[in-house]
Amino acid sequence: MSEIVSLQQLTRELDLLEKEAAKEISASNDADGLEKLRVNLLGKKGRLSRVLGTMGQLPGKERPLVGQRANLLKNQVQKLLAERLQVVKSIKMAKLIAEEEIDITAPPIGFPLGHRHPLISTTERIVDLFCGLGYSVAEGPEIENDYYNFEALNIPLDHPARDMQDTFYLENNLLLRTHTSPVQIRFLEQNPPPVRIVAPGRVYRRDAVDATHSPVFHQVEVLAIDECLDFSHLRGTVLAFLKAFFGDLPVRFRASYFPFTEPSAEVDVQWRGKWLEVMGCGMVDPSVLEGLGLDPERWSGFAAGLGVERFCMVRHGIDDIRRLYTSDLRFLEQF
Ligand code: 2NL
Repeated sequence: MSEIVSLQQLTRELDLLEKEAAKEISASNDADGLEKLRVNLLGKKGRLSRVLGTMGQLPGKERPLVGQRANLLKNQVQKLLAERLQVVKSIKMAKLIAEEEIDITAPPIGFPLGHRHPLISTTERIVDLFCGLGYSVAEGPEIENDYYNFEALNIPLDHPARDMQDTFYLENNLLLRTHTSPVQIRFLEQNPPPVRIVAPGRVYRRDAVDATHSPVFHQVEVLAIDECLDFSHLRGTVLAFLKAFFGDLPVRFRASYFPFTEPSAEVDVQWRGKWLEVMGCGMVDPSVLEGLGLDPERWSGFAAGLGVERFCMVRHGIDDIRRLYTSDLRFLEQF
């Protein structure tokens, strides 16, 4: 079937193959393509092998000439493949570098940082001022029982605070603490006087929400028990604290009543021409000390309590307590 080939014909075919190979190699753009091309050109069943397969038809003398030509072609194609592979690889690397380049002139994306809620930062400010006066921080549970929240504080059974209307009662005689005083009672049970503590924390009362009331609010209570403490120590401490927090404002003490202190006072500061009630205080009632097994003839103490919301609102000029509880970031981000 096959025709007899001549030397001339085979040489022409090899020339053609070399030309085509050069063209195909330089058109190839990736390593995989080049490898396929190598197999196609130089592999066992490749195009060169196919041409050489017909060499047997030549006279013996002419065969070495074709063999030499074929070897040159093979070397040339291998060299072209290797060179192209280098080029393809460096193009790929250049592309990768260009893609991964960091644009140091690009504007930053920014990383929004949160910050403390104004009620927390106000609490921290108040607590810090008392720490500066030598007080330690005490904390305790928000779920309390009647003893720690009321009884130990001399709050009588018929006191309005004990009413279902005013306190959140839970099952099993538990309740949500209405002040942080129970923290101080618990502390005194565990630690003999002298004590100087501040008790910050969340407290609960069944108040309807309006501009100045929230059923959840925050308190800081202060307690000092020692030998020979009297009302002048209470007054000096409160004045030093208010001066540090508000600056040099007029302050007045008004006689008042709490079941757990005697005498008791409410404290007002003059703010923008108006007297504003900011805290309550007094000398710890002897019956509270007795209930804790402390001899009132030896030990005396003073206590004070304040609402953090009021301090926060005055400090930042906030006119509605609900602003502090609606989690509106546009508002909260100002503080
Ligand atoms: C207020 C008034 C006050 C106390 C809290 C207290 C605690 C113990 C013993 C005696 Cl363990 N007293 N705390 C005393 C007077 C006033 O708070 O207007 N709070 C917002």
